[in-house]
Amino acid sequence: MHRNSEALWFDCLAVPFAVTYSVTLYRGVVLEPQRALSRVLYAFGRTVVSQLPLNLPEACAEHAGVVYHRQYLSKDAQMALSAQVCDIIAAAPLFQPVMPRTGKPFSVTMTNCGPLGWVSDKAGYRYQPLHPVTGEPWPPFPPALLALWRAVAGYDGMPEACLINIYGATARMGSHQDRDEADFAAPVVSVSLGDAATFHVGGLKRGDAKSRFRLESGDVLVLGGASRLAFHGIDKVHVGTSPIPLGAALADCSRVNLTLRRVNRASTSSCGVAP
Ligand code: MD3
Ligand code: FE
Repeated sequence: MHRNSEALWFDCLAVPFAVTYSVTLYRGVVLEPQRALSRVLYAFGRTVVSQLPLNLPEACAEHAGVVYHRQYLSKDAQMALSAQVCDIIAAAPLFQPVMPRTGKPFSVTMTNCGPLGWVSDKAGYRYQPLHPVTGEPWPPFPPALLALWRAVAGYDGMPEACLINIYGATARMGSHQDRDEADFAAPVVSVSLGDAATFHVGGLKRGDAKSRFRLESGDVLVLGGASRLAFHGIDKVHVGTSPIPLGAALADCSRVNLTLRRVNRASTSSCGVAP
């Protein structure tokens, strides 16, 4: 991902005048200077690549770290995607996930598209091919999401699931790791729509220090390599900050986050990190 990255990302940029730089920091670099650098680059609206300290094969360096594509999607692209989310909700209604064992409801509602969808109920977290309420297959990926994955994931295989989280004014997401996938060599690609949110990402242990960023509508985040298993969450949404209307099916909602995921190991994995 670090090779020829400026040319590639310039071609993909939705905002033609934005200057995007990638800075790849290899393992062995201590965390604090990375944080400081991340903040400086963030302030200048550039793409940030940072890496948390985890031993990975050198082959993984090309998709290591957090890549933050600030304002990747144009306003038109954001509105087109939110209309597609409304179509997905019409076919695969929002459901309320609950915590395993305790049954405590999440404050976000969810749906999915793609061959697999993430669900959580009293029995646990898992990916499944059918909607938990309707029993129907999840709707297919909108082609624009597949194109986004190809452009930013730095991974040969296709995504298999897209989890769509819907936030109301008071919804949040506690710190957690995404580890229900068999293939951690693939990144998670996140797209935000609607109101801005304060997002945190920490280290591989729950108590590790956290960096906080404001995720805005149109921002794309690629969580690859060492950051793939970092603790992260959403502290709060900033109601009334959306630059776009979200569409009729989402009129009462504040923020939408889509995460594209590879679930099963791809036979052609370019990295092959053991989970
Ligand atoms: C950092 N979603 O669905 S997206 C989730 O905005 C989730 O709804 C949040 O966390 C949201 O699991 C945050 C950004 C994100 C996604 C996956 C990550 C950050 C990540 C995986 C590892 C590290
Ligand atoms: Fe997550």
